[in-house]
Formats: sequence, structure tokens, C-alpha cells
Amino acid sequence: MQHYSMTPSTFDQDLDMSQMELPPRPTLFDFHGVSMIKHVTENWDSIQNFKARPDDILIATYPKAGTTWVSYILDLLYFGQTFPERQASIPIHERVPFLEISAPSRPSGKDLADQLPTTPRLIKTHLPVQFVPKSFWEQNSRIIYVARNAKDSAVSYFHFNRMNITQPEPVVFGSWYDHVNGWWEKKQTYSNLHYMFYEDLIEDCGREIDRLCSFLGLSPSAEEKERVTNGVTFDNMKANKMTNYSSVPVMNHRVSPFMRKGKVGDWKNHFTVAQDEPFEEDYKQKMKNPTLKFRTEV
Ligand code: PPS
Repeated sequence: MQHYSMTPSTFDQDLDMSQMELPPRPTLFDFHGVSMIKHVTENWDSIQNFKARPDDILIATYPKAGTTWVSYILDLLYFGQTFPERQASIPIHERVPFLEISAPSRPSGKDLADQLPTTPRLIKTHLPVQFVPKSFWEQNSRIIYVARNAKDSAVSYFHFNRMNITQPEPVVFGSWYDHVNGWWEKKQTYSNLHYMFYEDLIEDCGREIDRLCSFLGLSPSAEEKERVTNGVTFDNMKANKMTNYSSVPVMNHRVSPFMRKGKVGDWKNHFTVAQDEPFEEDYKQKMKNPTLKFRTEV
């Protein structure tokens, strides 16, 4: 394992976005059948040529499924004890770079991933399965896919769109249905993929950490596991400047905090019965695979 030497984030303060000159929101366009924005397609050849390693761990999700939560669990499991200084100085989005992102005047996610000095490298992606750089499959890298039920994902994404000016209208990364199903199908043929659910994490985070450890071949001590479980609670991550995204300039937490509610079933506060009925009808049409089941309450 190598020492983690990345410099601390340059955006280490709460930013008042009302005082800032902000660029317009990017436009959504069709990219090989998936709605995308230039911030995630601009570097496409370079992303597609990313050189994954056999010990890389890719954390893949449709947005708002619990990416940050699982990223932080893995970061603590691997580096919590070895590099405690990392926890205090480097925001989670730099420890676990977002592979396909390239925003102006910031290092691209691909460059950050290339420069990661850790082993394993933890890398985040929201790409649908068909867009994942082929080297991950060739190297048989381990992949953790986190899925969250459609209604809570929609509500969480809605609030995220309000607070993050790099989000287009309505949402990037295409259809939730294609994403969760595409990755589910991949799991049937690629055995190094651990498919997990946000609702299960809410129900019993300790059990899900045990499952992750078993997939990753890790055996933390009871004390270490307790430390991880405690560090990744919603309240602790919300209070932690290294995990709450408060240092990201394009996000306005006064509109809606990144660590917003962290619940299963918040959709009930947003969907009217009149909206829920056609949603359920459409859901039945699109979710034909009976083996992939989501819970909308726990
Ligand atoms: S992103 O922008 O796609 O990377 O967002 P992502 O991290 O996938 O999802 C953000 C939502 O996950 C919730 N979250 C948590 N819930 C419970 N416990 C913990 N520890 C936790 N960490 C993050 C976060 O609050 C967002 O969900 P909502 O429903 O908006 O609160």
C-alpha cells in the first residue's frame, strides 16, 4: 500500500454562491442513446482508454443511489487506519475520483484516477454498463454496483438538480430503468460484480459492510468494523466536511444540502396519489425482470 500524498482541496470553505458569477447549466443531448452532458462526454476517448488495474475497485451507480456512502465505507475499510490524516484533509470526491467528469479549471476525474497513489484505487462512475471502459472487464477489476429504488432516486435527484448548477434539466445518465437493469444483467455473466441496494444499507448497514468485506476478501477486527459503521452514519457524514460536499463550488447547500434526508420512502412526501398511479403503471411495463426487486419502504 502506498502513502496517500494528494494535496488538500483548494475549496475548503462554505461558499456563498449568490455572490458568484455562475455559468449556465449544461444542455442535455443524446449520446449513443443515453442523455448526457458535455462534462461527462468531452474526454470520451481518454475515458474509454482508461487503463484499469486488476486491483482497482469501481463503485458504479445511477446518481443518488448511495455512491458517497459506499465510497466512504470502502475508503475507511481500506485506509481508515493506515492513513488517518487522509480523513481530515481530502474530500471524498478526490479520494474516490468520478471517472468521467471533466469540469473547467479542475483536474478531470480520469486524471485524478490515473494519479491515485493508493492500492487499491477506489473509482466512482455513473456510466451505464455499456459505457464502462473495457479495461475494467479485461482486468477483471472488482465492481460494486449500488442501486436505489426509482421513487426515492427521483426525489433525491430532483433536489440535487435544484442545488447543483452543473445538472441539466431534467437528468443526466439516461434512464434509471436501463441503468439498474443493464448492470443487473451484467452481474449474471461477470462474477466480480457485487450488486447492492441502498435500502439494505438503511436496513442494516453492519450486515451490508460484512457482505462487502466478504466480496472484497477483507476481515476487519470488530473494533475496526465498529469504527467504520459509526463513521458512515448519515449524521456523521453530514457533519463531516470531507464527506458532505460542502467544498464543491457548483453546489448550493442553502438550496438543498447534498446530505439531504438519507431515508427510504421520502417519495411519499413528494408523489401525489395521482402521480403515483401512472408511475406504477409505467414501472410495471419497464421492469419486466422478476429477479430484480426494489423496496420503496423498509
Ligand atoms: S451522487 O451525487 O450521485 O454521487 O449522490 P449519491 O452519493 O449517490 O447519493 C446521495 C444520496 O445518498 C444519501 N446518503 C446517505 N443516506 C443514508 N446514510 C448515509 N450515510 C448517506 N450518505 C449519503 C444522501 O443523503 C442522498 O440522498 P437523499 O435522499 O437526497 O437524502
